[in-house]
Order: sequence, then structure tokens, then C-alpha cells
Amino acid sequence: MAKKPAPSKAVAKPASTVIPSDLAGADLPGESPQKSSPIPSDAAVSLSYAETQGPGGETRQVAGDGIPILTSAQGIPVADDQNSLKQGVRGPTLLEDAHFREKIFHFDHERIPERVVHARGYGAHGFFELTESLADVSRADIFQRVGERTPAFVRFSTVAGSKGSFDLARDVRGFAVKLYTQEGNWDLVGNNIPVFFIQDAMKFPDLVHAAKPEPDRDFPQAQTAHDNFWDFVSLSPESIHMIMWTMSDRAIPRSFRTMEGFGVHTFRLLDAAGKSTFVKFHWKPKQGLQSVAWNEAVKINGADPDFHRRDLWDAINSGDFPEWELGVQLFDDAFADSFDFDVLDATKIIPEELVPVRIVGRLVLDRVVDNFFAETEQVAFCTQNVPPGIDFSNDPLLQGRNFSYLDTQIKRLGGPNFTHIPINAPKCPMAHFQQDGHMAMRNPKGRVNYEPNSWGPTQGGARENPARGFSSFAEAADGPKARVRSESFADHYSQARQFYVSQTPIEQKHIGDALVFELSKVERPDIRSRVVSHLLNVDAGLAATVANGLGLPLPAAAVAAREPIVDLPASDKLSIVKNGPATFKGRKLGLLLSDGADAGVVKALIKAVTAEGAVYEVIAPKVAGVTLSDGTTIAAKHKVDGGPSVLFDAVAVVVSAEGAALLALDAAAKDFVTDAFAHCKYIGIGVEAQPLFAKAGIAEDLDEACLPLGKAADGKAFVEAARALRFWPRELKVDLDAVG
Ligand code: HDE
Repeated sequence: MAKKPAPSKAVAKPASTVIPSDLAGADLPGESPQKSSPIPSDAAVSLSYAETQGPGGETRQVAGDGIPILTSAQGIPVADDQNSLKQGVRGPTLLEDAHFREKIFHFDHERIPERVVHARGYGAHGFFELTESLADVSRADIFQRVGERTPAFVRFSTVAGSKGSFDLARDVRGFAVKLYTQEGNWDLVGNNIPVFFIQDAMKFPDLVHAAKPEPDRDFPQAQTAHDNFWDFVSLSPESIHMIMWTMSDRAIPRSFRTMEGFGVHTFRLLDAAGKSTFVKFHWKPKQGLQSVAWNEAVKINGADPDFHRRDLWDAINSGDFPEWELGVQLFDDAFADSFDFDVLDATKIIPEELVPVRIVGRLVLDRVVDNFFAETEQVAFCTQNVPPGIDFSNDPLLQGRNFSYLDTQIKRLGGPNFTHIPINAPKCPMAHFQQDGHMAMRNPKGRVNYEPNSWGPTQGGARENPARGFSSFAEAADGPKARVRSESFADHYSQARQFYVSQTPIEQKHIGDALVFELSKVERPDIRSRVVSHLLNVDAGLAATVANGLGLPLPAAAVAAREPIVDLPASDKLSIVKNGPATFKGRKLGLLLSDGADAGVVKALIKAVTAEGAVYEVIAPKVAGVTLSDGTTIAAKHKVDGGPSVLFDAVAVVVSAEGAALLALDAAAKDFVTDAFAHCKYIGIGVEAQPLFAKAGIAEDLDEACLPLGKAADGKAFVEAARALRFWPRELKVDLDAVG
């Protein structure tokens, strides 16, 4: 039995308010205790307290000592936030404790259902700026005036993992853009891959069930390397093109900033006369394309599960605003009819060589969110949100999505008024007669809540406007009602092959490696074999590599619903390596230092990195930092085992002889250099650093992408070399799959 406290303690008020005395009353950031109390003119009340503003501009009650007063959600000042109300010092807690009940009730309701797919996401604000008018083909207000900016919010996401999963899953990335246009919100809810797994929305629940953790065991999390996913794929040949993309390095991007975005479906643009032009939307990153290596991705997930969100947060906060160009592929019915594939089939691209991408604008992300939940979690994208001048095609996937997104937001956000949440509210004027429902925050004022009405324009409210209002393309439709898949959707392999042959050899190798990796996690040999039978229709060499990697006899090719076209021309735009950046700008150097490191070399390297527009982080034996050879001290961002080289685009090791000897004893320091080497990174090596490389076992293997940092001028040469990002030829020497 617990010991009864001494009576003296029982009566004394416990010292449980733990504000250190030096902080009490201090001016914390954003909390300047100005004693302004602007009382609204219609409020004939006099306040018994002063007011101040919090960080978000919210008003707070202030006590005489200038410290803002904690209140309940009802505004009632709180006397004690540490102890619940009890009957007697050691007695039961009382139901009448309204403050306690409110606090716990609100906490209990903090979570909303996570998204079924795309649960893990990260958002930022910015703007879209029109750089070329599309007035010739669309009446959409956003496309009319060159130079005009439209506010935007973007949410990037992985698809399969839950909200708390890791950023570098092998997965498709969501690239959802909300554009607050002057004629309503336009949600372009796209991905970083221009095709999809399935052709008809009817299959979406099956696809997602198969990809998510298996239902009995609830694993594996955030990965497709398991039987159910590959079983579904092997029985759904329409997914093979998408599989080529998800097994490529597109599915392990270096950063949200280095991914393309695609609207995926064919949409329509409509001009003022209602004339339609088909359109595909593209977001092209100014930062160039870049991905990480698979072995690196696996390790990043452990070292920093928030790698992508941290990268975006840091880039925007440092003023390095990521930017994408908006491109459109425009085509008419004549092109659609002449194209080898159906433009309504979301498992197909239109190669840029056939229909060039016209750049019409730019998207810049320049502001992080104030609050993750309020903005990134509560943002509700709906594919059906399109303003006048943009319209849907009959893509059966898009048609299904137009139902699904509204439905899912009502479930997630709890009612029909999610458009009242600031992140979802349009930024243009609105007028309608919708009212009531959960959490209604702005019911229309006045007597009239219906139309038509005869109360005149002021009291009677808004009226429909056939000229300005949204109108659909007047497409004629005919035919029997039937559950069918168009014959024009039947080719599943030709573009998969086109994607594969468009890759550089190293990218092709990565696709083969990924397939072997994933299928090696599949327990049933028949499923592995069935996947290879599809690969035979894509590329015989790829199928043989994968079968060999699995130790599997080559099966017969799957029967193709339509004979694949094997000579579609390669398209350079489909390769990441061919569309990489020309500079090291926006990248990050990991600088491993020790006490006594050559100050001249370190400072010159930092200067070169900064001049390039890149950033660096120091890794050191102790996080307090190091003292360089000239006595200057430099703070570290990471202790060695907290800053593995997988977190950086390139690394440099500048240490003293003693530092090298010390680090050579440390497994994490050795991993730092061996991983950088294995992941084909550019490595700068100070003169005294050799023993670390020797102890790590790679001193003999160093190649031309391992550059000396012996004198100040070497820093610039190193950064220039690192613009190539990775030295891929090395992979052939460090990977068993390359020789096996
Ligand atoms: Fe989605 N998708 N989707 N999807 N999707 C959702 O909406 C759905 C598809 C995409 O950051 C859900 O709010 C169906 C293609 C993104 O909030 C849900 C089908 C593409 C996001 C939904 C598809 C996407 C979602 C889950 C097949 C690329 C995240 C939660 C017909 C063009 C948006 C939610 C964000 C989210 C349904 C296929 C992209 C359930 C039925 C194709 C980027 O409504």
C-alpha cells in the first residue's frame, strides 16, 4: 500500500508548476506583451484584463505580470493545469472537473482517419505563375494573363505506407496541387509517374488491398515486396507498364524537389465557344531529376525516416525555393485517333517526341505550413474540382476518381463543410445556398436560402450565369449499357518495353535488381514465375536477368491479349540520368571532420559548396564540433553515428592524422566511407584521411570519383566533379548482381 504523505505535504500546494523562474514572465518569441486592447465599437464592455497576441496573431488574456493566461476552450481562465480536481488530497477525481474533462476529451479526438492511400504526406504553400497564355485553347481564368500569380498548396506523399511510415519506401509519390484560382479551386491530383497500375476504377480497392500490408499479419509496411501485391500484378497484365516505372529509380526519389509530376489522365481544355482540346499535364522540376540507390534508401529509412519532409522544410526555410515548370501536351481528336494506344487509357503515356510539352507556367513553393495538421492533414483534394475551361475525358479511372475523392473527404473530415477549413476554402468570392451540417462556420446571412426567389439581387442572393458558369464539353455518347473494357485498351506490354529501352544501362540494371529484390521476398515460386512470364513480353534480356537472379527456370511467355509492338522508339525523357541537373546546387555535402583538420582545405571547400548554391553539414566525433588546424572552431550538425553518408549527395573527409586513427576504430565512421563508396558518390579525401579508407577496406579501390583534397584549390574541383551526382561505373565493381 502506498505510504500516506506527511500531513504537512498534504496541505501545502505541490510545487508542480514547472516554469523555470528565469522563463516566467520572459518575452518568448512572438509573445510581446503589448497591452493593446482594441474593444470593438459595438461591445460596450470593459475588460478586466489586458490582451496580447500569440504567434499566430490570436488574442490572449494577460495577467498583471504580463504572462498570457491559459484558458479552457470556452475561454475560462485556468487556475491549475497540473492537477485534476479531487475530493480530498488522495481521494477520487471529480466528474465536475470541467477543465480536466475538456482537455482529455479533446485529446481523445485529436486523430482523424488517415487517408486509405497517400496517408504519409508533406505539404507546402507557393504560387503558380503563368508564363505563356493558353487563351487560345482554354477559357480557364488561370491561363489568361501572363505574369499573374495564383496561390497554390502542394501535398507530396507516398501511397502504400501508413501515416507513420518512412519516406524512402519504394513507392509511387503523390503530387497533388491545389490552385486557388479566381474562378474556384482547381485540384490537379497527380503522381510522380505518368501512368497507373489499372485501367478501370473498379479495380482500385483490389489493387490497394493487394499492395497494403497483408490483412492477417498486418505486414509488410509500406512496401510491395510481398506475395499479395505480386500475385495481383501477375494476374493483371495491365499493370506491367506501371511496374517498370515503380521498379525503376523513379520510385526512390532523392527529394520531392527532384521529381516530376503528372496529371496522368487525359483531360480537356475548353475555349469560350466550348471547343475542346485534349491535354496531359506535366510538372518538370527545375532542380533536375535525381534518385537514390536502393541500398541507400533502405538505410535512409533507418537513419532519417523523415528524409523527404526534412529536405523540403530545410530547402524552403533556407530560401532555396523548389520550382517546377507546368507543361502541357495538347492534341486533338485526329491525333487521338491516329495514336497507337487509347488516350483514355491511364496505363499509357504520349511520348514527348510525338506531342511536345509546351511550357506555360511555373510553380514555386516558398512557404512551409504553420501547422501540419491544419494544413497538410486537413487539405482535401478532389479530382472533380476543376474551374470553367478545364474538363474531364472519359478515362474510366478518372471518372471513378471523381466520385471517390469527395466521398473520402466527407469520411475523413467528418461532414460536408470541409470546404470551410481555411486550407480548403477558395480564395475567390463564393455565393451559394448550401447550409447547416456539422461544423457550419459561415451559413449564408439573411432570409433567403433558396432559388429561384423573387427577393431581388441584394436580398435574394446570387444567380446562375450560363455564360460565366462551368459547362461541360457537349460530348455525344451512345452505345449499349455494358460492363466492358474497350478493345483499344488491350495492349499491355509495348509501352512497358518502350520505357525499358529508353533507360541507360545503369537504370536498366536497377530495374532488374529491384524486380529480383521484390520477387525474392515473394514466398510462392509460381507467383515469381508468372511475373517473369510477363517480363518476357517486355524484354527477353530483362526476363532472363530476373529469372537468373531468382534462380528460376525461364517460363513460357504470358499470352498477350494483343501482340506487343517491339520497335517503339526510345524516348530520352523517360530516363532520370539523362534529365539530371547540371550543377550541385540544392544538394548537400557531408563533411566529416576531426580536431586538427586542415583549416585551409575545409574553408576552401565550404566556400566552393556555398558558391555553388549547395549546402553542407559537418559530421564530427562529438556534436559540439571540432577545432581546425588554425584554432577556429566549427560546430557539427551530427555525431558520426547520427550522420551516416546516406544522408548526403557527396561526402568529404578532412581529418588530422590523429583524427583518422581515432575514426578508423569506429564502425560508424568506416560505414560512412564504405557506404558512400558503394552508393557511387563523389568522395573528397583529405591527405591525412587515408588510414580511415584503408581500415574500411576500400583504399585499393578508390577511383576517379574519389578526389584529393590536399590544397585549397581542390575544393572547387571537387564540387565541380560532384555535379555529376553519382559515379555509376563504380557500381559494376561493388555489386554482385552486376557480375552474377
Ligand atoms: Fe487517388 N485517392 N485514387 N490516385 N490519389 C486518394 O483521396 C482513388 C489515382 C492520388 O495528398 C484518396 O484524400 C481511386 C491515380 C493522390 O491528399 C482516395 C483511384 C492518381 C492522392 C483516392 C485513384 C491518384 C490520392 C485517398 C482509381 C494519380 C493524395 C485519400 C480510380 C493521377 C492526395 C484521399 C492528397 C488520394 C482514390 C487513382 C493520385 C481514396 C478510386 C490514377 C496524389 O479518394
